[in-house]
Amino acid sequence: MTQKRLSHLHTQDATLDVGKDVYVYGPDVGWEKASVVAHRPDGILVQTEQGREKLVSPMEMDMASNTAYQGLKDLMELDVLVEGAIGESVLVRYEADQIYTAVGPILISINPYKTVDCYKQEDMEIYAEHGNTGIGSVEPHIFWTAESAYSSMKTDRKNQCILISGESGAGKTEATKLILKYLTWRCDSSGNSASAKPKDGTEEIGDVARQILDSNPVLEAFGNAKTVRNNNSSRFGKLFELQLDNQNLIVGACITTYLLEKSRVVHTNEGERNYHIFYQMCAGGTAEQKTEWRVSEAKQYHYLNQGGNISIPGVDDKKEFNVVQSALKTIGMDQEEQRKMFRILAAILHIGNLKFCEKSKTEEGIKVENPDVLKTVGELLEVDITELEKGLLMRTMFVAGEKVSIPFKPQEACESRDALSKFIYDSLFQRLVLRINKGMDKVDLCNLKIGVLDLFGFESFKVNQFEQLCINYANEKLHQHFLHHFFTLEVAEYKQEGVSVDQIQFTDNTECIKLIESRPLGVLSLLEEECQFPKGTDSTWLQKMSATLTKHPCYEMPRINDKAFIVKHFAGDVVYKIDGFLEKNKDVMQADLLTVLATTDSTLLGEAVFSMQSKNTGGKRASAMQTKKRVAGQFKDEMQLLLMLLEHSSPHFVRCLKPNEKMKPNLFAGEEVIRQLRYSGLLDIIRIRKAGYSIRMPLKVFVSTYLIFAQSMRFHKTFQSKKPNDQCQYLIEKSGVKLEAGAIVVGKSKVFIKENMHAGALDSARDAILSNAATKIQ
Ligand code: AD9
Ligand code: MG
Repeated sequence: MTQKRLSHLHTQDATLDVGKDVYVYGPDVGWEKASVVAHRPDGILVQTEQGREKLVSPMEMDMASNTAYQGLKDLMELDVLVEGAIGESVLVRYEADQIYTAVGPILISINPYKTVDCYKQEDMEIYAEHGNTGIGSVEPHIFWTAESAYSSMKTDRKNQCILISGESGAGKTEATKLILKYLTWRCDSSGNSASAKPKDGTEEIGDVARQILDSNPVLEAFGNAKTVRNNNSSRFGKLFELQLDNQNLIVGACITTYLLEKSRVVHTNEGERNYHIFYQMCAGGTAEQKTEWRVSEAKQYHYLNQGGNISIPGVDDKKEFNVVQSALKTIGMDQEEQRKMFRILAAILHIGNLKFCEKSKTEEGIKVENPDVLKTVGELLEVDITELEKGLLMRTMFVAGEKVSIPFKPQEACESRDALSKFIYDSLFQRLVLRINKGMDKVDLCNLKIGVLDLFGFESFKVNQFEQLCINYANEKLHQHFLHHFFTLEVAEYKQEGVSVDQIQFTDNTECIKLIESRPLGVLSLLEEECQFPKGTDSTWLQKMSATLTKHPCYEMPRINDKAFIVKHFAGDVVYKIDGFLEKNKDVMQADLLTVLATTDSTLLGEAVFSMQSKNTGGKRASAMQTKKRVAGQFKDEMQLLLMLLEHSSPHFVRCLKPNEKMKPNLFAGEEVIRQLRYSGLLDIIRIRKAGYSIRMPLKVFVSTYLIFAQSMRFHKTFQSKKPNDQCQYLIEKSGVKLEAGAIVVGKSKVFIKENMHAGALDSARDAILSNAATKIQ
């Protein structure tokens, strides 16, 4: 995957004069500090801090910062805002166990992979008291972001949303939990709490807070799994909305989930696990429970043992199962309801062990190789076993109005079996979320909301598929929201300073979003169309895209592989392999099996299946044969809704970074961090700055820095009596530097300077005067 740097230098830039300090970038180190030794026709010769000489292209360099080594709390205060300076600052702080850094209003969080002692009651108290006074008086912290959201809500009376992003394992879910910990405490015990408690005597707040916090272990058990990147990876996106009343106390909450990774229920890669709950049941179920489920050890189940490892170092599944059962109780699920749910989960494990084979050489059709397992499945699902068997072995079709049964091949039966498991699990998960919400959603009592969004980060693997396209599309939408928010803030600052904004040209990622979601000629619409054609395949879809989208600036065909296409995302180019796109988007479940499920005697399963069908068919009562809205279309609608919600709230951004791929403490891989900085969009903020005025100096600082241009005038009364902005204007004129129109603008409180080159030019002019004076003295 290719990633572009957002800034670079040109040979003629004054910042590259011999002796100047620079950052040089490279694939092995991320960034390195160096100083310019000489200009050569084929590049710039530099000497790194380690004493090595390197020949580098100006494209791979940036002017070095003189303040990054201090590990500033707010990177907007850096003298130069470039990748190297951000990396250096974050490293300095990381080494001192300061995992949080601010970039203006944005919070960067680096996963420490160890316990950091900063989340105690006293810490929360500090942020509640001083957190809304800006970063000046406190250290950047996740509680600081939470407090900013809370205090903005109080003062602006507007909904707030904290958007947490970062790649897998970067710390999004931990950050979400810390924010919820802070806000449930803050809104329960805020200054006005005593008088503001509900007058009707319902001391619900404590209960609601407990429900909110306990919904987490439940959601994690059902929606998280061990992957190669994270032992507790969330395999779904979630928006957690806290509901507050007009006295700013929490009255309830509501969770929305996005795109659960269903394929994990039936298939896990090497070194990974299925969803935690299955292993917890196997390890922690009592003898009585396990007899009812007919479940033994996890390694007996095909769905659980494919990854090779059934345990996670440092995690006690047995203990976790107790935590989950007690959390289920808190969210309002009694023993009986839990029992019903576990039976269905156990059924999934048995479904995974079903095997199929040809009946015999002479007889057509297939049979279930292990009928005892089939019997168990039927009993646990509370469905008719003969009907279930029929549904698993053959499909019913209508040919010329006649109903005919066509037997599956063993492979087809396995696929249909897996589709059944995925459907049941997804239905249960959705029902669980509804169940959690049923207990705590108090939208009627709610005045304002604070949302916390923990969504999957941008993904680019060796092989990228349908899921990655959906995830990356979601990230494009959020990125656009992020850019527009900061561009608007930027323009507001120029206006406030009386600076014209005509010259700022800003390009965002609209083109890429259009490529994916345009109708009728966009990647997703064409996919939808192809799914409707009976003869549509992944290849015919690709042919249509190639015919209509090749001229699109964000679409490309790879040179070698003809079964793939490339999307130029904001974070880099991603190659998508087309195999399986149509099937995953259609997500078909055999109608026959759906009919069997619909006849279950298990109220819980029946409810889960029904609510799933209603969701997919827009609330209409669904028959088993009814076609549902396809996955991508549904996801697109969900994203649209999410964006609408975000547009009506004030955003707060948290960017989580991973210091290394090994999940180790005290290990900072510079290259990894630089790569994530490029994904994170932080550099796009810099790009917005660079499109306008990248350097801003308070008037007084400008005057003291370039006072030398006033020469003898500086002690003169007329200079001293000028207003600071007139002094700046005077110094710029006297510098003798030739500047293009609008290159430097003096605003009300700051001087705005375009591009580093001009600051370099002013510095060079100043240095020339100083060295002249020195020569004269000698
Ligand atoms: V994924 O996209 O869901 O795969 P996340 O959510 O970004 O991912 P998560 O929050 O699960 O990552 O963090 C991964 C692990 O890092 C945690 O299980 C902790 O072991 C560790 N972690 C993350 N944040 C912190 C922290 N603030 N302090 C200590 C942390 N450890
Ligand atoms: Mg997570």
